[in-house]
Amino acid sequence: MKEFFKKIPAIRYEGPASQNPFAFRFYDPDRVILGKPMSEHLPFTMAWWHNLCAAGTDMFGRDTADKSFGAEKGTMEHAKAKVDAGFEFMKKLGIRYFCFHDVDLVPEADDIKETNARLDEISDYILKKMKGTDIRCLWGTANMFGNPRFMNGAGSSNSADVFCFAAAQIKKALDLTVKLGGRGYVFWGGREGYETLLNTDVKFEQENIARLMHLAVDYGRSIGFTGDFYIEPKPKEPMKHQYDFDAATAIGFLRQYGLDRDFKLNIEANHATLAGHTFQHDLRISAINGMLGSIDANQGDLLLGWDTDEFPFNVYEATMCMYEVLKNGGLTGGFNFDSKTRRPSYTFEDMFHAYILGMDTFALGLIKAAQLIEDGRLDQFVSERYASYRTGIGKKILDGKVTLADLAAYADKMGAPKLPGSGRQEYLESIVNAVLFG
Ligand code: XLS
Ligand code: CA
Ligand code: CA
Repeated sequence: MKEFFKKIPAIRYEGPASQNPFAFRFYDPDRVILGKPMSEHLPFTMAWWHNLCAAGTDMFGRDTADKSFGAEKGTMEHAKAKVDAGFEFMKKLGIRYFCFHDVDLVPEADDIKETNARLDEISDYILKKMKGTDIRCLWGTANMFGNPRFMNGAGSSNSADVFCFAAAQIKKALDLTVKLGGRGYVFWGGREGYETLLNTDVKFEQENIARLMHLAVDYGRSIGFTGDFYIEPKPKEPMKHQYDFDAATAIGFLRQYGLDRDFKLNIEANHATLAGHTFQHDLRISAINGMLGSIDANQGDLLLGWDTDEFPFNVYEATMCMYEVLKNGGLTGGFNFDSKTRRPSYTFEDMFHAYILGMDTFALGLIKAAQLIEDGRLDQFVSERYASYRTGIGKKILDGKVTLADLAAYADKMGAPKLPGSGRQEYLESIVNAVLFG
């Protein structure tokens, strides 16, 4: 078997002092944190599209990286070379999951029957590669945004024929996800939105997206898919307005259309920040609604207004993310590096540096989040902050034992309430710093 990344050894944990560029400094798969090995806390995942397909093309320039892997692009030979390179890459890093869009795996043909035959061939090939390894699919999805047919969306398209074509792609992508043992299936509604209300029936479009999702759930369950479906919220880009704006919006949509039993959310850091939230905010909103399913682990750039999909480097963000994940009791999904190297980082070595950075950042986040929880001061502060609801009138409110008039009578007797107590934000932030750097 051809070795694609010859110069790069298997990546091992060597500790924070290591100066070896091809070693983990924090990700130590067997280290036990809060009763579980790091590798179980952190089901790291390779995104097929960024790692094996994207080669640096942007709006102003062509590819900088060579991702041909020795084969002619647009051929099945190339598709197989990507599988070989991807498995070598995952094995060298100890990554146990991958995510894919249908058209990341094979070149799309003009005729869907031919595309599907290619998908059958490549998924047989992937299955063979999976044998004897512990590498599995995290989630699959259908690309319903790249081809011009989806210019007005998929489920939300004005064209019933496009709706049917989307259904056909979803059906096949679900077949593949089940075949490859996927834990989940994602809907990212990149073009499910609109540019102008002058030509758009929003109500009709949203109902149609829900129809398509119901059809997908029915089909998925009928072929034995037991995992979660996910919506991946994003407020904009490519469309000006996207219906799955953020976690709260997506949860409202899922409940409104009776999809909340089959769906959870796949929260991407960079999408949360584009929506004007922190990553932690969208994780918390998902978690408290029982819908935190999976994570697209990346980060944006606050100086740029678009989806830069950078490898996670920000340890504060990773720590607060892992704090939410630990409090959630983990994820049924995983941590998918929906991240790409910067355009000038175009070598094979950079692909490894990028994953080492991402995996180490989340390992560090996990270690620090566990310390924050064990330290207990944050939890204790939050609990005390709401103490007035544990006795007296507060308890009566929670027990549903009072009317509005009772409360008004209580307020009349009380006079003005005391100030509600300091929020102590600066003190709490200093605890976080002490845990991170102490
Ligand atoms: C794009 C999205 C996309 C989804 C999968 O912004 O992140 O890559 O994760 O379709
Ligand atoms: Ca993204
Ligand atoms: Ca994503």
